[in-house]
Amino acid sequence: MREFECIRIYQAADGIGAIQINRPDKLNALSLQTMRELVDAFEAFDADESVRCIVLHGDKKAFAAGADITEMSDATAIDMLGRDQFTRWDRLRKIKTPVVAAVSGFALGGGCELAMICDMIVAAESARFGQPEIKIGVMPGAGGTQRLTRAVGKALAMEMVLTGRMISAREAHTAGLVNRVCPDAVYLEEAISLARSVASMPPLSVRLGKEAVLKAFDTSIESGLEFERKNFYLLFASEDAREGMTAFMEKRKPDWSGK
Ligand code: CO8
Repeated sequence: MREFECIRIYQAADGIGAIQINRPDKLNALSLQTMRELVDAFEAFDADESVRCIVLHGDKKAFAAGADITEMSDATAIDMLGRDQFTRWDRLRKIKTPVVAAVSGFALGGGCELAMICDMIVAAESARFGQPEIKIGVMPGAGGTQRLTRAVGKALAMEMVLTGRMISAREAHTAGLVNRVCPDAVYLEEAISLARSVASMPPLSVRLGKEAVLKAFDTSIESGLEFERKNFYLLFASEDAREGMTAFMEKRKPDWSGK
């Protein structure tokens, strides 16, 4: 895989691709180049069959403190429209490999939105989530009003979007935004361990399961159930469904082929 400037990629464990946002001096602010590199890295991991789960993280102080304000401070609406950064950014929604965000420190604005695009979030106790765009005269633009509302409900989302208040990892956990909170010293290991349990499952079930859960966000219950059922039936065509059920009956560990 190619070299990047604003991010770092590595293999965190067998089958686990890791991406680190790497602009520590700027609290990992998402410059246009960082966003481009993130999309490229996610797509490259997604195309690699040996990668069964992806972990995205920043550093101790920040997951990402939002879009890079210095690149937006002089921009006109027409400049923003011309940049068309969201067409590219939206490709993150199409990543089929599950993604775990490991969040320590600030996850603000576009950083919080990026964590919410991921499928699960493991938070360090120091994590702070927020949509502070209102404080700089704008509002969330990369899904904050939609994903946050679906995750934490209207009352808290409205407060966060309209006042810019940050919430702690504990509050985020109580509100349903994050999967688990753990001590700062182990948040990354914990995220990798969650990624490993996903990676140890049959790949086709993981892929179709992720697809079906995401479907719940943009469909009626009726069509969502139909979609789920079709994916369920489809898995009966897989070798892994035979293997899983046979292994259960033979009281042994299944050996997944991914077929
Ligand atoms: N953009 C650019 N630089 C930043 C950003 C940012 N978002 N956040 C921090 N930095 C820089 C600071 O300017 C500073 O740089 P320097 O040392 O050169 O002066 C360095 O990072 C360290 O920051 P601070 O000194 O401010 O650190 P503090 O610990 O004092 O404060 C805060 C930490 C509270 C997080 C503070 O930095 C802050 O408020 N940052 C801005 C947070 C924010 O408003 N984020 C929202 C940005 S708008 C947005 O995200 C819109 C999303 C649109 C979609 C994008 C698609 C992904």
